[in-house]
Amino acid sequence: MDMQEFCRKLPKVELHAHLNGSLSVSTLQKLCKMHRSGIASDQACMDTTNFSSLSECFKMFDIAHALTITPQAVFVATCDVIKEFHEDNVIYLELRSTPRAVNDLMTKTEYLEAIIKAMEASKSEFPQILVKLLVSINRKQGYESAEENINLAIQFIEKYPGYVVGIDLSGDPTAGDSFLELLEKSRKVGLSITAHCAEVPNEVETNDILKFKPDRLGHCTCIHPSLQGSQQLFNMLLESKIPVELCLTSNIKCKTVPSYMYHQFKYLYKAGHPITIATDDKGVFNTCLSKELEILNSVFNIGRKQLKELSILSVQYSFASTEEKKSLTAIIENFD
Ligand code: 6MZ
Repeated sequence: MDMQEFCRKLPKVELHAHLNGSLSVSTLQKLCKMHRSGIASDQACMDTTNFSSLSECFKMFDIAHALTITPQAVFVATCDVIKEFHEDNVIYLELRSTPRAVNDLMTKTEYLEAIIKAMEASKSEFPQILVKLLVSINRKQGYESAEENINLAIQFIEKYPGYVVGIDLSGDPTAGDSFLELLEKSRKVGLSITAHCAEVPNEVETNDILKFKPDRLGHCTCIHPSLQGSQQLFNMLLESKIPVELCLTSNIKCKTVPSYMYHQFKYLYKAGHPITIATDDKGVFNTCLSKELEILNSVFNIGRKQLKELSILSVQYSFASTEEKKSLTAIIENFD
C-alpha cells in the first residue's frame, strides 16, 4: 500500500469542518438546479486555488450561503457532506454550522432541524460514520445573534440528545467579538466549546481565549515561538494543554502561513502539544482529510505509525461520549 492509499484507507477523525465551506462543486451545482437561483452553476465552479487574503476567502462562503436558503437545500447539502467524508474513510465527523434565517424561507430552528434530519438519514445510509453537530457563533454577527444561537443549541441538546454536542466560535477573525460570557453560559449547561484563536495576530483576544480555556482551539496560527512577541502566548498555550485543530491547506490558501514548512504544526508537534488535523472548508480549499494527512507526511515526514496515532488521539479530543470513543479507538487500532 503506498502512502496515498494508506492515508485514504486509514479510519480518520475530522473535528474542524464548517458545513457551508465543505460543499463540493457537485453539491453546489445540484443546489443551483434545485433553486433555479440567481447563481449560475458555472459560478459554483469558481477557482478556489488562489486567494489573495483571508478576507477574499470569506467571500467564497457567500456562494454556498446563497444556495442553502431552504431547509430542503440544507438537508441535501448536509447529506452530501456526510457522504463525502464517509467516502474518504472518516469514521467520526464533527460538523459545525452557523444557524441562519432566510426571510420567509427558513428560520434558524428550521435550519438546525434540517441538519439533524440529514444526520438521522445518514445514520441508516452510512452507519460507518458517526456525526455530531457543533452550533457556530459568527463573531461578526453581533451579541444578539450569538445569544440566539446558544439558546438554540441549549434547546437542541434537550430535544435531540446525542446530536448537538458543542459550540464553535468562528467567523472572520479580523472583525467582531469573541463573546466569552456567552460561551461561559453554554459551558454551564454541558456544551463543549471550541474557539477559533489567533487566526490573525490579536494578542489581547488570544490571551483572553487562552485564559477562558475552551475544550479545543482552532488554528492558533499566530502563536508560535519564532513569531515575534508570541513566545509568552506560546508558553501559555503549551501549559494549557488544550488540543489545537490544525488546518494546513486552509492556512496556506488564506495566506496566513507562508508555506507548509512554516506551519505551526511544526512547533506544536515538536513540543508534544495535543493536535488534530482537519480540513476546515474542504469545498472552498479543494481538499479532503486524507489529502491533508498526505501533505503532513510529505512535508514533515512523520510516517504511518504517527499518522495512525494522530487519528487515535483525535478521538480523545473529540466531543463524543466515552462509549463512542472506545469503539472508534478500536476501529482505528485494528487498521493496518
Ligand atoms: C473562521 C470560518 C473559517 O457556518 O455557514 N468559517 N471562520 N475562520 C475560517 N477560516 C478559513 N472558515 C469558515 O459555514 C461557513 C462559515 O464558517 C465560518 C464562517 O463564519 C463562514 O461564514 P457555516 O456552515
